[in-house]
Amino acid sequence: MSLFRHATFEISVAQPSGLPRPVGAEIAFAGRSNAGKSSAINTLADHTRLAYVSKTPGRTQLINLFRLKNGAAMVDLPGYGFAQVPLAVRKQWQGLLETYLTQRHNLVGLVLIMDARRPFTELDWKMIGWYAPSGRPIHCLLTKSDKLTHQEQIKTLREARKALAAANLGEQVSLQMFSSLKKTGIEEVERVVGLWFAKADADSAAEADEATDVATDLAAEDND
Ligand SMILES: Nc1nc2c(ncn2[C@@H]2O[C@H](COP(=O)(O)OP(=O)(O)OP(=O)(O)O)[C@@H](O)[C@H]2O)c(=O)[nH]1
Ligand SMILES: [Mg+2]
Repeated sequence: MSLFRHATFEISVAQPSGLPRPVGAEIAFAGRSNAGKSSAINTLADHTRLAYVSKTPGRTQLINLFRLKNGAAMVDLPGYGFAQVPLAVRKQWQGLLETYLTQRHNLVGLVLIMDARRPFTELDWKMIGWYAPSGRPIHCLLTKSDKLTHQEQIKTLREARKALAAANLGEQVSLQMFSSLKKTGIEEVERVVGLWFAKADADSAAEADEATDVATDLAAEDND
């Protein structure tokens, strides 16, 4: 079954502290303002107006959480780097993103959305720098790929892979082309994120087993 189809809107919050309790796996969508985050969420969910899409950059100013059928959450983060927003506000948003990316412990992976025509800007590297120390995976969607020729796509992917390898992130950060307009790349996102969820499930099952083992050991000690 499709992972993202039938996702439902749950809540909008101004601060990460307003998010629901961190139960279950969560994946986040981050990217520059106007990169196409909300469009990608709508495309994945096969729903035209789940997340709000706009021609005006800086539209998503709140953190929006969507619930997936499997109980996991998908989080649309405010876009960064919008020049028209006063510097103080931009700094505040960056602070919010840093807090969320470094402290949300149920975040099993980050989906980084970048315009395929200008990926890996300084701020994109900043997001990677905040999240990568968690050791968890980052998957980059180079979206609006419909604006590039096939040759340009190949060249962009090759250069991006080289840059990631040079930053020692070749293993942790994966990438693909995506287009919300043409609805291409959906299966690949499903495959990657599906693996993240499967790993999160396996990890929490192992943790539960460990907790049971500890409880059994303690009970045995009590009986001694
Ligand atoms: N050609 C093309 N345009 C796209 C694609 N994805 C998004 N767009 C357009 O890009 C603009 C911004 O899209 P959004 O999805 O609102 O971008 P966002 O990253 O959520 O923006 P903020 O909420 O402002 O941070 C809109 O005009 C979309 O129609 C795509 O795959 N191809
Ligand atoms: Mg948006």
